[in-house]
Amino acid sequence: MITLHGFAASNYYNIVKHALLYKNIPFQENLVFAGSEELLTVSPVGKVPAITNDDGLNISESSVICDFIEETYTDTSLYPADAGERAIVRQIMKIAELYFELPSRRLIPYVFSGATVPDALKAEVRQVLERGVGALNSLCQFSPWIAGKQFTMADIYVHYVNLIVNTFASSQLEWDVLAQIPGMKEWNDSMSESDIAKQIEADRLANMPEFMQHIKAQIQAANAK
Ligand SMILES: N[C@@H](CCC(=O)N[C@@H](CS)C(=O)NCC(=O)O)C(=O)O
Repeated sequence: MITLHGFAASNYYNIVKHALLYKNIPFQENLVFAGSEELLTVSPVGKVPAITNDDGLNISESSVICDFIEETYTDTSLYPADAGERAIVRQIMKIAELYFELPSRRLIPYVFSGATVPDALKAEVRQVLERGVGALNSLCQFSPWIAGKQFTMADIYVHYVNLIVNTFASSQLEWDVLAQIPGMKEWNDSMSESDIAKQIEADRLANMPEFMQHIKAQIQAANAK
């Protein structure tokens, strides 16, 4: 059985968890926070998520894990059969990560520590997000799924990226990023309605207090240095 390492408050973790649940793949969860020695044994850069399969193979990086489970468990496909359509799905995922997720994440330390975000950083983050908005506007279809008729890994991926955009970027920049892409908000809301998304959201909220304790301890340890 696959072991999914990480914690339910992590959106990257939830991308993989959603894909595993959607494809009906049996798995167990191993609660481990970033920064632990245990995590380093399964994830070379010590980031969440990672998985371990029956053969003891450890894999990290959410998009690589997604590819691995797609190629290993072929019953329910989350990528189109056509290579060109598959590339569009992967482009949407990559652009969401590079131009939505990563710039938004730069604001997380400020939110967690309560520090003011410098204006220069806000401007930089906004600039990258604007490129993401332009790219996703031209690639996303929402007809009804993000890449067209088929529900794909991009639907799962972008849904969890959007949580970070909403929580950190839209709030800190006072700019409704998702509203810049017609159809994105409605699609995102409908994604939240699935039983899997609801279960993952419940698990995320349940894990939040422990995760925030962990973050608080990390901030205190850093301040004590
Ligand atoms: N590129 C990685 C990013 C994973 C990531 O940043 N995970 C966060 C948790 S949501 C983490 O482990 N952060 C700890 C750190 O940056 O040291 C992936 O796609 O899996």
